[in-house]
Amino acid sequence: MGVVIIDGSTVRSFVEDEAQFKKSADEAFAALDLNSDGVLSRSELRRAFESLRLIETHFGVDVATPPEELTKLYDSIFNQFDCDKSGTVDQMEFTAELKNILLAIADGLGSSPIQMALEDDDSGFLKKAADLEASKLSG
Ligand SMILES: [Ca+2]
Repeated sequence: MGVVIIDGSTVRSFVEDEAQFKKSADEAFAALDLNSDGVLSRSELRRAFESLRLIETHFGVDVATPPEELTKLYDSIFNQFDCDKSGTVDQMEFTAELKNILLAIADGLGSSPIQMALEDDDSGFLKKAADLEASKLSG
């Protein structure tokens, strides 16, 4: 477990590096599409948010949030992703909305850096953003 410092520009440059971002989003999508049918269902997307820890970061939800509130929140997130209201989220919808969310996080962070504690096997997007910045600084 380690700690990284990120701010809005870290997240923004990650999202704006299109090739890198698309690769990360595609990898995430493939990993989340548990039944490999090419789309994310409601429950698959919920698992995504639980595993990426975006909820805590972006929506300020704390652990004491009642389950029914969380379900409402996940429903509204799903509807946000499911642009064409097909009942599933395809790869394009996923990538586009993920980008929106990360940019909103970037705006929220602004120039005030936050510390993020990381698990060793962390594969969250904010970790990827931090890694990308680190690789640019070092090389
Ligand atoms: Ca699926």
